[in-house]
Amino acid sequence: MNRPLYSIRMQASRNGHHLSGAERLSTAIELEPLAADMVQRALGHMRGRAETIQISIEEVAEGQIDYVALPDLRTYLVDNYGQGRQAAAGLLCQAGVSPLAIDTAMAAMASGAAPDGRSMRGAMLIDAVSGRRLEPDQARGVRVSRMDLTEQARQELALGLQSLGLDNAHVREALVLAGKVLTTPGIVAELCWSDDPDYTAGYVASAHQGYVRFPHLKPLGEERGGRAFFLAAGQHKLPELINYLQYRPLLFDRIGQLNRPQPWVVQS
Ligand code: WAQ
Ligand code: MG
Repeated sequence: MNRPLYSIRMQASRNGHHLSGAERLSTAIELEPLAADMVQRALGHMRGRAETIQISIEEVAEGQIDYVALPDLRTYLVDNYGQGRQAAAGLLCQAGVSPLAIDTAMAAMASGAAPDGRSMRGAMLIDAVSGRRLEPDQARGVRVSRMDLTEQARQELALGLQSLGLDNAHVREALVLAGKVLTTPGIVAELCWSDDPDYTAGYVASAHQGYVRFPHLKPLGEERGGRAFFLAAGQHKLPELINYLQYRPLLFDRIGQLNRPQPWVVQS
């Protein structure tokens, strides 16, 4: 990619509540069209038209950028969100997250993880064993940014996802976000489902399992969604961890395996 690179971030809100956000890394020449796309997205959001749109652009210091590969993607077909959540819990458990921590995350996401019962702007940080919530601000959470695909990886990903019928912005952006989360020292797994009422899919990500999606992790029409990052138990280096998630620039220059959907086999 040409230098220098810029971080471009969008945050849209209505009545003081978060509506949507986006974060990309881009060359100077791409900034304008990207900003235009972000404005359009903020104005056209299905949960309401934005009243406030903030776009910030910051140069990323050269030499700081790490190049890594995206995680493998897998889809398990489940019949409904109850089965999806049970399957997701099983995978999180295998990744070393305790039942208590899984319950905390799922209960918070299902009832609106922010103090006002809405979705948070960013992610919860949850101790993988005690289930304690550790993010300093429970309305804002931690917002991951400064990650993107190289041009070539973007094309490869689009082609690969098209052949699976999965080439949409939710999947592309979530895969990139989860990819950065999985490189973060001290994070063992992530759980996510969307806050868009028409998008019921979600995923579990961990180093071993990669990005594992389920078509149903919440009921259709549900506006509450969220993200939980599970932190290895014990000594949390919170300032370093949050700093990494927000500021460390990361480019994905290789895609992972993109697997065909397969039925979830209920484990006895
Ligand atoms: N950093 C941290 N948390 C975020 C970020 C971010 N950059 N962006 C969103 N969140 C949190 C926030 O709490 C949102 O309410 C929640 O995640 C959901 O965000 O494979 O669309 O953008 O089919 O609605 C996952 C499945 C879709 C994709 C996720 O998330 C697939 C999605 P949304
Ligand atoms: Mg959303």
